[in-house]
Amino acid sequence: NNKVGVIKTWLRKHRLIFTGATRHPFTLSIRDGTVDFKSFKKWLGQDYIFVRAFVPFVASVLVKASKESDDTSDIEVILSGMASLNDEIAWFKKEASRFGVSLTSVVPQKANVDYCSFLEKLMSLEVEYPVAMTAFWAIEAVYQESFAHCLEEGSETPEELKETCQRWGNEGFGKYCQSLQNIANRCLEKAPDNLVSKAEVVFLHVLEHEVEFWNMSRLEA
Ligand code: HMH
Repeated sequence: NNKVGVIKTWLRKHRLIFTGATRHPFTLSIRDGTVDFKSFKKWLGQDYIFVRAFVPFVASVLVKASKESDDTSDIEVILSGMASLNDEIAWFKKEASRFGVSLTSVVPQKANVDYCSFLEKLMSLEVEYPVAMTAFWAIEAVYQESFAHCLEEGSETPEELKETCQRWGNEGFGKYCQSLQNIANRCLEKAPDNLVSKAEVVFLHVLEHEVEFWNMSRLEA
């Protein structure tokens, strides 16, 4: 059990909820080509707000790594994540104008506000590096798994949405998520049991927030 790593163990233990987040009806509708573009636009506007809130969270993980990590390469991985968030924000602006979404007038929905305040709590100096790192990995991994699935053989993702799926579903992003997982695993292996339990709870909360986030794309919501 310990040999495969803490995260692999959790993924087995919590497979159903992980699948709920990474095979959500919204992303499955992208994959099978039945997606309503209004839903997509709603997601796009909300995700822009989320990503803006995600930047300071990732910065907080960077600060924790610089103080608590025993491996200097962690900083480089986290920094590369921050750099891709810079590209991501530019991409959201470009994509929003392409789809006629006004980013300045997006009103954050409850699920988004809740998710952002969860991030806010994780930014606290009292939250330990292994716990914050676990959340960081899980947040990125859900998008990677969800969008990579939309690009797999047999998917019928509409041409207009392929760029979105590529953004998180590309191989480079997959490797980056694997690096985050490796870092989280290494930290968790050295962490006391109570921290591992805390990180597991945070992992499950991320999955719940991700499901609620996808649910927002429902038009009646
Ligand atoms: C809600 N989760 C959400 N948005 C994102 N952009 C990511 C994860 C990945 O960065």
